[in-house]
Amino acid sequence: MDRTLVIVKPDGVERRLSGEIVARLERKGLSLVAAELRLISREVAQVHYQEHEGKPFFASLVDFITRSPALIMVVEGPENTFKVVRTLMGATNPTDAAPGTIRGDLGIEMTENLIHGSDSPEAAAREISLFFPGLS
Ligand code: IDP
Ligand code: MG
Repeated sequence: MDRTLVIVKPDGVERRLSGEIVARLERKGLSLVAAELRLISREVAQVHYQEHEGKPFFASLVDFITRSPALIMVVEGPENTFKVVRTLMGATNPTDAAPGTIRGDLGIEMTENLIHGSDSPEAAAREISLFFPGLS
């Protein structure tokens, strides 16, 4: 089985869409391996989003992801799980995200796009160990 990291971002939890988002992942055929509602620290947020350090939106991205608790999950599927999740998520900007996707159906603003999913197997491994260091 193959695992990836998913986060229902603070906007999704605030809007009470955690259940809707988890249900979409589960209906697709993915299983939860770990899940915790957690306020992400600024330190962890900066490591998590290190690829975006130096970009104009970096500070506001860190403010956003740390503003209230997020639902952090490890999900598992047969193969290419990161890609399965990315397809369900839709494009980064909800304006461009197709209907039927999480961002396409539930989001309207780029800064509040509901969900994070690792973008490669390498990112999945790094992010799982960042958020769930004890998970075997
Ligand atoms: P992803 O979440 O689809 O993987 P990334 O490019 O990794 O997209 O960007 C991480 C997050 O940073 C996005 O989900 C979004 O919340 C935010 N973001 C990305 N680009 C912009 C931008 O140009 N302006 C504001 N926020 C952005
Ligand atoms: Mg990304």
